[in-house]
Amino acid sequence: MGFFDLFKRKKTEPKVEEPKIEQPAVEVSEVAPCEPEPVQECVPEERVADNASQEVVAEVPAEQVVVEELKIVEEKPQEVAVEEDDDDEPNIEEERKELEAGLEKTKEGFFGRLKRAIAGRTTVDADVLDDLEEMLITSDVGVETTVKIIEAIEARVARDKYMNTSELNDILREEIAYLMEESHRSTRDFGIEVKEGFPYVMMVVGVNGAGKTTTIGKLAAKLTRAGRKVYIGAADTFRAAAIDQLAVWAERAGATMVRQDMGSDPASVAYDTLRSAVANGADVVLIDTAGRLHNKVGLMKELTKIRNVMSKVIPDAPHEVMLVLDGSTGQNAFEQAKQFTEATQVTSLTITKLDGTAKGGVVIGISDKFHIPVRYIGIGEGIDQLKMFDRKEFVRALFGDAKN
Ligand SMILES: Nc1nc2c(ncn2[C@@H]2O[C@H](COP(=O)(O)OP(=O)(O)OP(=O)(O)O)[C@@H](O)[C@H]2O)c(=O)[nH]1
Ligand SMILES: [Mg+2]
Repeated sequence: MGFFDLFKRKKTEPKVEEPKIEQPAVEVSEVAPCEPEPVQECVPEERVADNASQEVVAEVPAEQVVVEELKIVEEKPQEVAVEEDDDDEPNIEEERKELEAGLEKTKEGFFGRLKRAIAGRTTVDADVLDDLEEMLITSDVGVETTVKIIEAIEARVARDKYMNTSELNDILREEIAYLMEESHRSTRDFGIEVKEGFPYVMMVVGVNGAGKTTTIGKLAAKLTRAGRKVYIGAADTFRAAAIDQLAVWAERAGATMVRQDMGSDPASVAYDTLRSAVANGADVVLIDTAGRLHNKVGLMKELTKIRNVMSKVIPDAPHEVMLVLDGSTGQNAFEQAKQFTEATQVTSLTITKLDGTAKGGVVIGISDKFHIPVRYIGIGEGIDQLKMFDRKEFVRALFGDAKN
């Protein structure tokens, strides 16, 4: 069963609990996409943008907007059948080629170093292991994970004293594949527990420039293409450009974006988005957040506030907090993962920009160190260049097919 299959569920009438918080009257505007059709249907007519602006600013208090939208949901059929289009199934060979191309620099760096480490040596001895250790660390696998790998190989060498260096590649592949399996034990669909009648809410966090907004856009496109109704909350209200950038992505993806003005309370945007999503029977909600505020403590406090306010609309929301890390920053990505996981509960990772870097080893080290599964990897700026992370395909792209 794939990720999207989890959203292939019967739609029941959403039960919206009255929120217990005071919600200020806010300006709400939505970018109403023209395509695909199902998304357009869910937006109240008077709020659909005209062609010129694609945007309507309705000066209506948030509560009132929700009541109006709830009425629309009640008129919907109880069950929405979602057609899976087999033609959309990615061709596995093409996917592999794209992944290999995206990881090319990492692969070259990794094996270039490995070759140099074993050049002129025949058996795996202490010196080879020392060099291998250095190679893994300089490939951004991280010290802790490197030590684990080296210890595992040492144990094998102890059993087979004359292990040939030509076998090292296969052994390394096996050990890395094993580690990745350990940190991704819970299958491809980890963490997703969709409750009937409620959208699956994903809050996206990470430092500025990591690729949050781009990842949300790419993911929204994947989901709408699979027939899901996607709402996006523009909760990065720190910069006006951030909202505009997200609006462009939402439109490209055919998703509905809920926004307020720059500088407004991000928690209030998240709240509005969830109310609107529930009222309109959305399948998935993606919440974009700021990567930089006046200071780090302020950012972490704000993320906590956004988190908390969402549970007032859907008690167990957010269902997922995805940390986006820029893979090309290597060791910095480890540091960011450390800070975010300490400050907020992170349940999944997306590692971006692996296309432009030889530091793809971070994927191995970070998933091992933090025991948080990598859900997606970004291998380019294009809308299709977000790949569902598959540990086996990742190892395959780096090492080639297993010999046995
Ligand atoms: N090459 C490449 N570029 C990427 C990828 N993902 C994102 N980018 C680029 O990285 C830059 C920053 O991405 P954003 O999505 O704006 O990052 P953000 O985390 O939302 O940043 P803030 O809004 O400032 O917090 C953009 O130029 C993206 O096109 C990727 O997988 N590969
Ligand atoms: Mg952004």
